[in-house]
Amino acid sequence: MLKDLGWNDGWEEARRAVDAQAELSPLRIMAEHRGAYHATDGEHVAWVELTGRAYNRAQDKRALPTVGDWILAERWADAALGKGAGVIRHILPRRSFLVRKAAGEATQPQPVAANVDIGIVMTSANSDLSPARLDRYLGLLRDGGIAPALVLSKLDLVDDPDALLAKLRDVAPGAPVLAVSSITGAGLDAARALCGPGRTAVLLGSSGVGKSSLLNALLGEATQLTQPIREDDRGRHTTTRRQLFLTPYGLWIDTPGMRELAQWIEEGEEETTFEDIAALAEQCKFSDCKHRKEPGCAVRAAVEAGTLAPQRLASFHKLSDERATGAVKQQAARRLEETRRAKAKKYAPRPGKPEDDR
Ligand SMILES: Nc1nc2c(ncn2[C@@H]2O[C@H](COP(=O)(O)OP(=O)(O)OP(=O)(O)O)[C@@H](O)[C@H]2O)c(=O)[nH]1
Ligand SMILES: [Mg+2]
Ligand SMILES: [Zn+2]
Repeated sequence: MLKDLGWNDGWEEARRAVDAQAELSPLRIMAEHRGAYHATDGEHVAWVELTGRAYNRAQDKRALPTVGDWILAERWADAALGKGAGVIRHILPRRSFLVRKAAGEATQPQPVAANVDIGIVMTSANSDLSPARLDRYLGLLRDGGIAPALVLSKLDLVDDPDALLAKLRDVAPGAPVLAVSSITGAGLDAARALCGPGRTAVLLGSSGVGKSSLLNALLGEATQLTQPIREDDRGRHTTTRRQLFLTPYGLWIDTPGMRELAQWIEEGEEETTFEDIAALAEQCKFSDCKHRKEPGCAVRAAVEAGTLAPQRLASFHKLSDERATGAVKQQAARRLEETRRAKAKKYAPRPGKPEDDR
């Protein structure tokens, strides 16, 4: 049933706005595969695709369907029977949208998931806890309009998680923070309660933190999550694509660990990710204060006074350093491209001089 997928009066209204007669089938995108998608109506899972024209018209990936999207499609009845693919006619306006900067040198923004209610950022108890990395996930979630939660995984591998949990609470004041073990089952009920019927959660975090294991443990039956897997050198199952799962505990999106997570760089973004620091910075003596060694810095004063956690400022510095190198890399890539273009022009056949001109 559509309701199990999160369909409600609001979505019905959005559908009628573009399809007054309700002739098209509302479906939710479960996974992307080169140019085609798996979609579901809550009963069947089948292929849908865009027309070539719609695909070519898209300015960038944000204009294409992504996991979690609600779409309206034609020819679903046949597709659901395994006869061909449904044709995507509309993407309903997104209620929330998680986007990251593409991995590697490319600078195209990369949609992660749409229409998500809660973003569950995982970090494992047995590896280094990086507040800067967590801050970046939280910033992406905030920009996407998604509530955050932090989960400490592999609880069975530590004796005393209290210090780690305290650190997590510092990183995301006000957000739910919990600890789980997919092996002992500790914390699973609390994890299930983060989502729930009709709600959508996305699991985020580095490769190996235990996102897929948590999902398997939540479902209680590892076999339910059989999916295309790649055998790593170490023989572990690394998730290779984002995928939405319909479970009795709501909709869960599993993602591959984002090894090269980089925030999509946009003007003024620091202000939203570091609201606390931005507010203090208004009192700094210099308007371009970097909060390092400048005299009259209100941010460092707050750290000294104990009203701002030192690690918030450290995260801020780390992120701005990474941004700086990222920006330099982008500039270098642009220059390289310009040189390439200039060369291509130089050696291109001149107009008005046909190749076979003797
Ligand atoms: N001890 C312990 N090991 C766990 C736990 N959860 C996961 N693991 C192990 O950690 C490894 C990685 O788990 P995955 O669930 O594949 O991690 P993932 O976050 O999905 O990784 P990617 O798909 O690569 O992003 C596996 O060997 C799991 O068995 C846990 O609660 N306790
Ligand atoms: Mg995984
Ligand atoms: Zn300052």
